[in-house]
Amino acid sequence: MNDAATAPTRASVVALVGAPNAGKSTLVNALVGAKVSIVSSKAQTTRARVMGVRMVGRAQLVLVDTPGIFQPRRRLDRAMVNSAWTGAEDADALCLVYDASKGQPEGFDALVEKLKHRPARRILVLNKVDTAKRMRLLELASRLNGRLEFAHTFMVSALTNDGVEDLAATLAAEAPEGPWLFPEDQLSDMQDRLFAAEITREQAFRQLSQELPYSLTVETDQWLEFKNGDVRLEQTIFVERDSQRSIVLGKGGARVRSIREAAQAELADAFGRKAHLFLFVKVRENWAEDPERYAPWSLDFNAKG
Ligand SMILES: Nc1nc2c(ncn2[C@@H]2O[C@H](COP(=O)(O)OP(=O)(O)OP(=O)(O)O)[C@@H](O)[C@H]2O)c(=O)[nH]1
Ligand SMILES: [Mg+2]
Repeated sequence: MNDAATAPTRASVVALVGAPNAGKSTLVNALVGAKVSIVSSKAQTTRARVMGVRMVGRAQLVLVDTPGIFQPRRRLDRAMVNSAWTGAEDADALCLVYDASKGQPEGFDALVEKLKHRPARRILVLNKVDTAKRMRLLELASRLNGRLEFAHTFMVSALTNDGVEDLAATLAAEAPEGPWLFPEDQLSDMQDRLFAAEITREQAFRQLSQELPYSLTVETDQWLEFKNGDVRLEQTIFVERDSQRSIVLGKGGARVRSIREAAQAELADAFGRKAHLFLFVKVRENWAEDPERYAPWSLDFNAKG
């Protein structure tokens, strides 16, 4: 008998890789049906591997969101790119996520070369079809399939969910038989304290302009649960210079207040309880050269890139 409840379990680890800003995190969130990874319009938002979990019948999809792959310059860049490739290592399927609304991203040829040597099944995902022309999509699909062998090509919009369920169904149908890797009701592998810091970092990325988000990092210092279920969170935003601290604070503290309010609302939503968020902004000139700042993400401080 092979009915729904007794059919063998299946599990597949699917890594999403691609250039920064291609929409990998948006797509992981769309596949999971919940926010597990932060998103912003700025490139290099994701800094470390994030796993999202989606059940499709008896199949469990473990979706590995990775930092965008680009030419690293700083130590943090090298750690991020390294984390993207190690995140892809244990995957049995690799989705190459490509922003179909733009031209070829910088460093894409090198990415294609590296993907050639990966044993995992490859799937091409042309994303942002809501803003791309049909002719362009067909031309892209044929050109990219000419460069690398793909088992499938999907055209999706992670933003509108267009095509996302077709992708999930195929990933599930091709998932190998095996035990589930996470409890059925778990959505992500991220620890609460780190996720809480990520929510604040997302607001910082969204509310601060230009280069500033790249010069900051956020950590949760205190997580205190009250008897009534509320949670009190203290977080530090580290910046590299005094001038950056002034910008993050804003006039009369208006900017950090706005970041705090938005993050606090998101935290309440994400954790299903009232959150009291306290933010401190500290100058730590060399935070990006301090191994302690890499630890919460399990990023490799000495990564070669
Ligand atoms: N129009 C449109 N925008 C999208 C779509 N998917 C993602 N975006 C937008 O593209 C931007 C980048 O999305 P992310 O999901 O952060 O991209 P990412 O690939 O994870 O980027 P990194 O973490 O920096 O590598 C955000 O502004 C998203 O809202 C889509 O299908 N259509
Ligand atoms: Mg991302």
